[in-house]
Amino acid sequence: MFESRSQITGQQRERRLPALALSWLLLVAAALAALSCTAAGDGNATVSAATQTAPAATLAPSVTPVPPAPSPTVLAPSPGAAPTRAATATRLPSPTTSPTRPAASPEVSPTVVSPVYACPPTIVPGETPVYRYRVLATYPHDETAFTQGLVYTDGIFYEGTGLYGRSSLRRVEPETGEVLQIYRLPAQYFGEGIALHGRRILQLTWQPVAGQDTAGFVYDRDSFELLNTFFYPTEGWGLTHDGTRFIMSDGTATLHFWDLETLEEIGQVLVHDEIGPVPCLNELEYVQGQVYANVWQTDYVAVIDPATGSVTAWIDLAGLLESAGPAPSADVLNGIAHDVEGERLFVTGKLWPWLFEIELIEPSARIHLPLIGG
Ligand SMILES: [Ca+2]
Repeated sequence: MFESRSQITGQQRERRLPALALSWLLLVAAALAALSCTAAGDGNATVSAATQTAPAATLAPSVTPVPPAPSPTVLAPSPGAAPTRAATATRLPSPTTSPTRPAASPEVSPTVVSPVYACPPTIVPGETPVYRYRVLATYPHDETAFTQGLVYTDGIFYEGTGLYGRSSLRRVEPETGEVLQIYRLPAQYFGEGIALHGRRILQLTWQPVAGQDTAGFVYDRDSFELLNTFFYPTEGWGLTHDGTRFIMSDGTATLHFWDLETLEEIGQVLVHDEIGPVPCLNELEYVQGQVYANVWQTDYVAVIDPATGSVTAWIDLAGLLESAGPAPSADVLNGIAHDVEGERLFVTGKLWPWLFEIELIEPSARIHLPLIGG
C-alpha cells in the first residue's frame, strides 16, 4: 500500500521517524558490510563498530570480520632488471654504493638507490652489435702490475695498479713496458682507476679507510707529487673524463659525473642494455663520444652512450690474452687506453704479461662505432 506524501500527518511522521531511522541504520550497516568484503586490514575495525549499533546485523552476514588480507609484497620497481643481475655482490657490498646527491641534469638516472648486483653480470648481447678485434701490436707489460687504470698520452702510458701493499701510479714506456717512474701508495690503500687532465692525474682507491669516505688522490703529472686528497662516498673502480667532467664507476651499473675542478658530483646515469642495468663497470675510457667500460670478470667491454646510459655495442675480447701465449698467473681483462691523436686503442689486464693494440672489427650491425686502428 502506498501513501501520498501529502497524506502523512505530523503524528504519522513522528511515528515513522524511528522506523526511518532504523531503515537508515540497516542501510548503513548493509553498506558497511559490503565494504568489509573488499577492504582489507584496517577497514575491519570501523565496520565492527557500526554493526554493534545496528540491530539488523544478522541481515548482513558478510559483516563477519574478515581476516586481514596479507599485504602484497611490493617489489621495488627495477626498470628491466634481469633477475640474474639482482643478486648479492661478490665484491663487498657496501652502503656507500648509494648515490649521495639528487639528480642534477636531465640525463641523470632517476634511480635513487643502487641495487646490489652480482658480478659478473650475465651478458647476452641480443640485438646489440658485438664487435670483435684484431691485434695490431703486442707489447710487454709488467706481469706484477694489477692494472686498474690505464691512460695514454704524448707517447706514454700512465698506469694505476691495485692490491694492498702493491698499489702504485706508474709512467710506462709503451714499446718496452719499462716502468719509468713509480709512486707507491701507502699500504692501506687499494689503488683503482686513474685519469689524466691537464697537469693533474687523479687516482681512485677502492674502499674507505679508517672510517672515512673513500679516498682519491691528485698528483702532479710530471713529478707524481701528491697535491691533494679528496673523498667520495662510493667504492672507486674506474675513472676517465670527456673534457668537461670526470666519469667514474663504482662497481655498480651507475656512472657518476664529477665537476672537473671541484670534483663534486654533478650527475649520474644508469648503464643498461636490453636486459636491464649493466653492473660491475670497471676500468673506463672515453673514446670519441662514448664511454668504454670493462665489465669485471668478463671479456666484454661495454660501449656506453653517456647521455642515456644505453649500451650501444659490445666489444668481445675473448681469446685476446691467449693469443699471445700462456699466462697462467694472469687475472681478468682490465685497462683501456685511447691514443686520441694516433686513433689507437690499447687494452691489457690485471697481471697480464702483455698489452695489446687492437682494432675493432665491425659487425654487420645497424650502428657504427668510429673504428680505431687499422
Ligand atoms: Ca682508461
